[in-house]
Amino acid sequence: MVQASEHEDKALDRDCTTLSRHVLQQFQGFSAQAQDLSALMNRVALAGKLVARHLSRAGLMEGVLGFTGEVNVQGESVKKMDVYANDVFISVFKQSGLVCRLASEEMDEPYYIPENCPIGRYTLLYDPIDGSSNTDTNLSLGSIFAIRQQEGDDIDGKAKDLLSTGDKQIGAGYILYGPSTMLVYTMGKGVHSFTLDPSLGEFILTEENIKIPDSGSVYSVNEGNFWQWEESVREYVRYVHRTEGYSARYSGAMVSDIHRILVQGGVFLYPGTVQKPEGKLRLLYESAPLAYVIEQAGGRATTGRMNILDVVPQKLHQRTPLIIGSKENVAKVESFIQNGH
Ligand code: P6P
Repeated sequence: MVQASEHEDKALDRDCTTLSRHVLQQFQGFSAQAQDLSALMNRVALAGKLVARHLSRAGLMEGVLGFTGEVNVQGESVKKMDVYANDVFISVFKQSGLVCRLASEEMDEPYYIPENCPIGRYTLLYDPIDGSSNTDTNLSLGSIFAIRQQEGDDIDGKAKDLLSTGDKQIGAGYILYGPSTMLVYTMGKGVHSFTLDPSLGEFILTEENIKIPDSGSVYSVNEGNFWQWEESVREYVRYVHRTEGYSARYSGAMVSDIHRILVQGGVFLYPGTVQKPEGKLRLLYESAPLAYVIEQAGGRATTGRMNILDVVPQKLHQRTPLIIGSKENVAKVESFIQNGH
């Protein structure tokens, strides 16, 4: 019998380590929950493939780029790509039998899939397109997702059980639409990255158990907001300006900036301002999922005064200040905010 070379064996095994197989391996078995979550992650991957395909052809098609003319619950002008991606997530989960509710940045209230509720009882919280200001300029974008298990019976249809701390997240992650399309996720057993192989139509395992460096040279913040920040945040930025070894990187898409920091180390900040102390970023489907990933990789995520994963939201679209990244860099920012220096 012809034996494949060890290299060929490894290459074949890697190509066969798809996302759904990897999720099952995370649970070391084939329990109902493991199979549900594996199937659920497969639907997230399908959503990512559909969004990536649409983005790759956006410049060639009518009606993909630009604004819809609507304003969403956040008070932000809605891009056509926001609507498309939001609808993609709904479509891939409608017939899945897995998810009862979908809560999105783009929808005032959660979307219920009644026929799934007694069965799936999972909820997907997501930001369908993160960084949509980059849509029309062919720059990197992301989708962010978190999986929670419905608690109680949600009789009033207000999904109040979602207003709980980030440790209730079963899984979380993001899809990065860059030169390649990557999916990064955690189920509480480390952080793992996958790269979409368009020739296979599969996300293939790229790196397991990713660890964020304890410190890094990158600081990522929109310094155009300098005039709006509280003095302690201004003092931190003045500190990095006068300290050798820091580099500023800010893309306008948090998923892209935070993925860089996951790989190279550093810190991303979107602080509150004097006028809006709660900041811009949403807790339940932006900051908490990313906090889960970064903390699973050995980093930190804080509001500046408390851990993101400990915050109890009062409403679905609650905003929060966010300081996230390598633990030493985050601690440095906290030292300015908490000690006023
Ligand atoms: P600003 C995109 O809308 C987003 O939520 C993040 O992805 C991004 O980092 C931030 O807002 C950009 O906001 O105010 O710097 O343009």
